Amino acid sequence: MGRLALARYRLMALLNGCPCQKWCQMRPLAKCAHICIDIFSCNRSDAVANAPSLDEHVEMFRKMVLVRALEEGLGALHKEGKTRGPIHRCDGQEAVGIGATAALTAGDKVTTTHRGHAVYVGKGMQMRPLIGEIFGRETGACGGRAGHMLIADADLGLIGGNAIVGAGIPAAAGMAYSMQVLAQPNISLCVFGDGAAQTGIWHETMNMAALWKLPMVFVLEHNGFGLTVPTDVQSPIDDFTLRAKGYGIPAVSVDGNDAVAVYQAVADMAARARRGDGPGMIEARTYRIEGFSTSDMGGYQASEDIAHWKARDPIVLARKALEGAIDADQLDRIERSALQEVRTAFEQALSDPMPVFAVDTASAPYTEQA
Ligand SMILES: Cc1ncc(C[n+]2csc(CCOP(=O)(O)OP(=O)(O)O)c2C)c(N)n1
Ligand SMILES: [Mg+2]
Repeated sequence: MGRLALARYRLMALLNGCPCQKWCQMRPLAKCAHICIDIFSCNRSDAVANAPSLDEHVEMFRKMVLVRALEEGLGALHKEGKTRGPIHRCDGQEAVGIGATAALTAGDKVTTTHRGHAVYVGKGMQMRPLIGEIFGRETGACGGRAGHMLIADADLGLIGGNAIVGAGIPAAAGMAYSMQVLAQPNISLCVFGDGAAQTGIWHETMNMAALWKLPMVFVLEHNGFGLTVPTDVQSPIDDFTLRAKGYGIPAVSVDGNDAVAVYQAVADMAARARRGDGPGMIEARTYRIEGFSTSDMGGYQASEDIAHWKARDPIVLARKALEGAIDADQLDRIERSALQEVRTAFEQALSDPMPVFAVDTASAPYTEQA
């Protein structure tokens, strides 16, 4: 790196925090993230490494408010008997899906779990097709065929939620492999739970991804439970970064209720994956406030734990973090407008028509024509 570029780098780092990820995206061959990390000792414990811009931070806050309003709206409708099937809410975990997807580009691809609402919204899904899909409407993102667990939108790089625990992990690896073969500048990211971390497929996928240096990021949403089973009854270890490190994959544990911490960790791992340095893993530690699903009878989560994590609400934390930079009035306006957006989407989606199902005409690969 020339002296002029280095000076510019130092200046940008001083003014904006470490710019390594964006710099690398602009000049993929410059390899400057390595240099940047060496020079400025930027890593996830450094508050400025890969920091989101103020606009990105505000957008993460807004999207978390959208998701919370969605979850609470679904909870209210469930109580009125207006939902069908279980719904897996992610109240209190919004910072994981929103922070992780905010660090990606539009061409990157994501798989998620049965608890994927924050990932859907984070990757750009609008509220009406999302709510429409949850209620099986024709206007839903998948024409009313997916339900809340299986929503996908290929144009958004949202490969989908998944009702099979762990199944999104190899799917993301497959996409990463295709990106590598096609020499695309993108990465894939899988969000999965601590229950999914007990499946063999995570281990197989990590082995293959590390061996082939696949451009992917594993984001483990550690919320303390798989169904009703607490982590210490499922696993002999509580720190799942150890497993990734066993496959030679760099891994870090972050506060999953801090959207900026999640963003920075993902941005960091995504930058190395884009450079061809292989996969990275993030354990985002959070808590499942609302039980497993709307059909959960509860009674097995300690009330002190719930109180502890409610006091660390990711939306409250994000608002506090923004308060120095943004007027409280402006933050109030953002919240009000997000709540209105969700209210309107519920009204529209619930009055949208149900699909008329007909047998689909055969298409490739079931016909001879492609
Ligand atoms: C292969 C498979 N095994 C079991 C289940 C039943 N099941 C649904 S969700 C779940 C627990 C998942 O826990 P975790 O991965 O931590 O996700 P969380 O619900 O905490 O978000 C289980 C065992 C399933 N859907 N698929
Ligand atoms: Mg879990």
